[in-house]
Amino acid sequence: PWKPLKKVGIIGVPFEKGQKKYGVSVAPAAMRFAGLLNQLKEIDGLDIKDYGDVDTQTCDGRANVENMSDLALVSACNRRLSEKVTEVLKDDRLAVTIGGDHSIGVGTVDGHYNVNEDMILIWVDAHADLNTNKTSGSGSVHGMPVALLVKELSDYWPYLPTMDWQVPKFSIKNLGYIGLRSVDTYERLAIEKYNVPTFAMEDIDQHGIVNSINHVLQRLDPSGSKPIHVSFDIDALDALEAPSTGTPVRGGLSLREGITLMEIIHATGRLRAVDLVEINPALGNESDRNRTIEAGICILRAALGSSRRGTAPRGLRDMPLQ
Ligand code: HAR
Ligand code: MN
Ligand code: MN
Ligand code: MN
Repeated sequence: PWKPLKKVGIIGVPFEKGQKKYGVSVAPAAMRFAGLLNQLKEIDGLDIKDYGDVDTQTCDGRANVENMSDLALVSACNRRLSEKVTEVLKDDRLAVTIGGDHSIGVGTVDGHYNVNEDMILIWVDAHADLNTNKTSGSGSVHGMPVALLVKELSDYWPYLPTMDWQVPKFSIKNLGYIGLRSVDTYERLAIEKYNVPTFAMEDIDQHGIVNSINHVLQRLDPSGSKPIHVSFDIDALDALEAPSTGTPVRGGLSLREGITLMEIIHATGRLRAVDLVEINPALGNESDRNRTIEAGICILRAALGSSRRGTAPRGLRDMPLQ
């Protein structure tokens, strides 16, 4: 009974305090300027509504937590984002969120979970983003969103001021990874401890992207009955495909593999939310920037049903006569 949602809501999140480089916050504006909305509207039958950008500038209160930078801002931004994602989903639209750094995954998944408690989460990334403030080498929250979200890790956090709104309810049993190739030691420990279905690059090399994503979907939802959330970090793509990102890692997914992955997820009809994060238009030269933004748009178009085979005009059965 699942069929792809034709109604889509776009949310921009110009937020970069989950990491330390300038520029990720410019991505929503850069994506819009590059024609994102029109390129999505070209897809057959889609109804695209722009919900605008979330306020990412202000917060009240402070949160000085060891080895966790700018928590109060991260928290305030994600609280607003969570409500916005919930609104889009309650409007019966597929929520497309344009980051921003990956700390905004806290808000998108929280907002989705509040509507669909049975959701599964596919984290497409070079990194596992599964650090706590104890295990993180950087203190940047973009390396921690998955650990903040999952209830199984709640005991591994100290009390986090300003984060009372976010009670971790999502189970790590509903999480799968695709594209990993830069995983910290305690992140790997957690992946093994909770047996998270994980297709790191070497697994994708062995099995291919089609078998990899199908295996993850089958593991998380054998009966094919659960809404899907994809959190796509652009650094999952090879650094040659998407150079303008804060922590590029060589040896990643080709754009074709990324598109195939999204086509398969689209074809389930169960995709309800996609995040596209970590595009940093301030890094690299103009050609790097354009290539990265174009790759991001290709990924979103595939997620929303654009076919590389082409689409015949709706309702027409013959070519026009002279
Ligand atoms: N694992 C490292 C850390 O915790 C780097 C991860 C951050 N980079 C990202 N996240 N783009 O996907 O700091
Ligand atoms: Mn509304
Ligand atoms: Mn990430
Ligand atoms: Mn990453």
